[in-house]
Amino acid sequence: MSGYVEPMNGPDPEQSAGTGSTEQEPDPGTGSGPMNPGKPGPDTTVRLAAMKRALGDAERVIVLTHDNPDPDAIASTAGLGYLLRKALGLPVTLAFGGIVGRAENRALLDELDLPFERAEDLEFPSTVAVALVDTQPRAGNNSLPPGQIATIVIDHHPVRAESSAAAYSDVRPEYGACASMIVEFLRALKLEPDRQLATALFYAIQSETMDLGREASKAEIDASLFLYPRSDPAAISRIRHARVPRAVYRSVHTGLENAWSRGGVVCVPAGRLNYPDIVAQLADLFMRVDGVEWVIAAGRYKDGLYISLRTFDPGAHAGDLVREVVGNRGSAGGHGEMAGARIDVGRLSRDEYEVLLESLFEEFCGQLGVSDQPRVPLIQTDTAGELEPAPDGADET
Ligand SMILES: [Mn+2]
Repeated sequence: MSGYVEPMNGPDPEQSAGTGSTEQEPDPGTGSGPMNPGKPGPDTTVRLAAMKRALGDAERVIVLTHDNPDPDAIASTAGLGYLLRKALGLPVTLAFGGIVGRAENRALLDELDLPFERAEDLEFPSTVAVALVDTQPRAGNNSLPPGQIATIVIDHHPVRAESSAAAYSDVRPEYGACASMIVEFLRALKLEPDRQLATALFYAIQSETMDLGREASKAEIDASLFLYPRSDPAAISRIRHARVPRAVYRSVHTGLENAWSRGGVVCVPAGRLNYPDIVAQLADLFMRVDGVEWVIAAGRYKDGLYISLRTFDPGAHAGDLVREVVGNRGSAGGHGEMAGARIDVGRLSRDEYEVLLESLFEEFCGQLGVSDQPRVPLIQTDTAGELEPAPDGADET
């Protein structure tokens, strides 16, 4: 492994990478005080100094990510915790709300083998600073208690005004993954991630960007090239090919039976879910169907209606779309090509829930301009004769 360790002196190749995906020159002049979210920022070293100052005399840091965290959230939380512990000597508590359901994400947690706390069990004394990762204050998808200030915000979703209250706010929507921001910090500090952390960060970036194909910037590519030689390929394989509980196949089955399309838009009513992020899994699954441009998968978990959106259109604004449709009925947000939402449906009867779901799907279709297209089942199991022909040559073996 020693061949992969970079020299500890001499010109630092990382510095030229700056903040990654932006072409702008770093602005070294704004190193003090709260940082301007969304603006091209100072270089990584200056950012780190500002982060340290922001923590002041905090005795411990709670690193908190969004509820029902995905790989980017989990790995970024672990990475920032590692950084704060190693570089600043601060004790850290890693935490999230909700549950990790998806088998791959559970396998990722197993491989990381780090203690994550349940956000609902935490206390927030004044000697503790909170760092939010892959989410922002009042985004509606995290368990930051109302009234609790986040000292640090590190995220790559669209900037929220509430983040400016953080002493260190670092939001870079141009990044494809939060994990790439963490990797830049580690590299600037010459902090070698251990094998488990490198594996988690690598998997996070691949998962978040669909193997560097979805919203991946130069930062994601640079981080991946840095991480892969430090990662454990067998562990990545164990994560990627994690064994899946039968309940997931039930949701896949429900989705296959009920999915319908209007033009290139596919709506997937997934019924009751065993855990919330099955909707994201279904959206990913149905995105692979020929001709599909948008997938909207939705299902119910406990009191929540969970929605996941995916598109292949790089010019799309999936996050804006889902906020527009959901409005004040729930919390929603996301990026250009992936987004999600949660609506509280605890008080709705089964029928009312079905009516709401149906109207949401139709509103999405309206916004996407396909309401005039015929609504057809995605998989027509009763018309085998009308199945698409096999690709040329496929039956000539
Ligand atoms: Mn993310």
